[in-house]
Formats: sequence, C-alpha cells, structure tokens
Amino acid sequence: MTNAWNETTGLKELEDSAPLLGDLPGLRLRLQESGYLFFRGLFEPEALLRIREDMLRTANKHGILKEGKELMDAIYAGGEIPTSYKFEASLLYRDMLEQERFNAFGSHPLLALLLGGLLNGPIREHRRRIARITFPGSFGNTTPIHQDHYYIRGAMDTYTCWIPCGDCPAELGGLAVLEGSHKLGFLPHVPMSGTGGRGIEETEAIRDGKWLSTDYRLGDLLLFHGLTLHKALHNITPDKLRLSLEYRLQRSGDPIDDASLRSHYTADSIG
Ligand SMILES: O=C(O)CCC(=O)C(=O)O
Repeated sequence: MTNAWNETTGLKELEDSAPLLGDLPGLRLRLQESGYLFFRGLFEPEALLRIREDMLRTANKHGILKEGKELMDAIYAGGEIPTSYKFEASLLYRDMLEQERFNAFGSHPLLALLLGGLLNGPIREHRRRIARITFPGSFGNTTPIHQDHYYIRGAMDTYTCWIPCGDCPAELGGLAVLEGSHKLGFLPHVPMSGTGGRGIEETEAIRDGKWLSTDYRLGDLLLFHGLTLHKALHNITPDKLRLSLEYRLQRSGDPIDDASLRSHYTADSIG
C-alpha cells in the first residue's frame, strides 16, 4: 500500500512488489505503470554483509573510518569531504570497484531470473558496476534528479538495480523515485551540483509529483527503468557513511554503450 511515509520530506512510501513475485504478468504491469519495482527483503543478508565488510575494510585501509569504532557501523573519520568527481578518481574508489564479492553479486541468480522474466529473454549485466559511499553532511554531492539513460546510453530499456549495502533509513540518504516518470520521455540534463554533475531542472510538475522512498533495509532491491526520474536524499546523519550498490541489466541483444563494458573508475576525473 502506498501511504504517507515521511512527514519531513513529504515523500510517500515505495510499494513493495514482493507479494507479486509469483505473478510475472502482474510485475510487468506494475513496472510498466510505475517505472520501478521495489522488493523488501529479496536477498539473504549474508552475502551483502560480506560485501559491506569488504567495502568498509577497503575504506579503513584508506583511512576514512573513525578509529576505535565498530567497522560495520561505518563511522566517518571526518575532515574534508571530497567532491564526488574527486572521489570517483580516488584509489579508494578504484579499490572499491575491484572487490570480488561486489562484482560477483551482479550475477546473482535472483537478478538474472527477475530481469530475464521481466524482459522476456536473455539478459546481460553491465561491467560498469558501482559500489558507492556517500558522506554525512555532504549535501553538495547529493545525487540530483536525473535519468540513468543520460549516463548509461545504449538501450533505453536498461534497468538499474539499486541495493542498499546496510540498513538505510531516510536520514542516511536513500534513493527516491518519481512514480510513472519514465513516461515523460528523455529529458534535458543541465549542469548541476551533485554526483554526476548534471541533472534535470525541477519544474512544478516534477516537484509536486509522487516521489517515493522508504527506510531501506539490508536485503532490499529497488529496480527502475533508464528513464525513471530519481535522486538521492541528503545524508543528514552526523557521522555515518551510506553504502550502496548499483548493477545495470538489459536485454542481451540490445545496443550497449562501450563505457558499460568497463569499470566506472576513471583516474582522470576532474575535481
Ligand atoms: O546512490 C546514489 O546516490 C545515486 C544512485 C543513482 O542515481 C543510480 O543508481 O542510478
């Protein structure tokens, strides 16, 4: 049931599609109508906990975790927060993207089955996977409203699987989607502060549309179309890092951009 969820942000709650898992036509219809599917507790937590641990060990090696705290609590050491461009050019980010268990999760059988069913045929998963860390209070780096097709190119029918790598309540800055916005077509993206550096200007219709998010938990999956408008919420916690994973899948015969065949890490990003 979609309901009033977060009074501070005015957001409504994502509809859980887990009850439709045995009903492929029902799932397809919901995806066609809403531009997204959300599954509460789809994945067993164990594999994701190991990925979280890998990410945090890597983060710790690069000195960004506060000493003396529980590793899995992901407490930031503090100090100057890099812009998202600088972060994506950092050795920490490169190491993060090379992690074996994180990369292997892209071929999780549930993702293959789900996307294969929804797209009615063989699918391929992009190499350009993202293991993301967002920093507390770093509002200038919050991901602005955009459509993934702007960055991913290739087939518009490409789906992003966004997976919180740890519980992610609203204050940690989860993802929000605009219901039905994939029907708006491909919109212009203009320079904007925040991750990616470009975004869609917020018209009244976009601002007043039905934005949805939730208090994500480990094991949840948010899946959305390449044209679905989405954005991150601010990480307003005093000191906690937000960890999330992104995998992208499409029909295997559809066009794919070269960049999707490579790692997301580019050493020459500008700060
Ligand atoms: O997690 C974020 O801040 C951005 C994620 C995003 O935009 C995506 O998965 O397409």
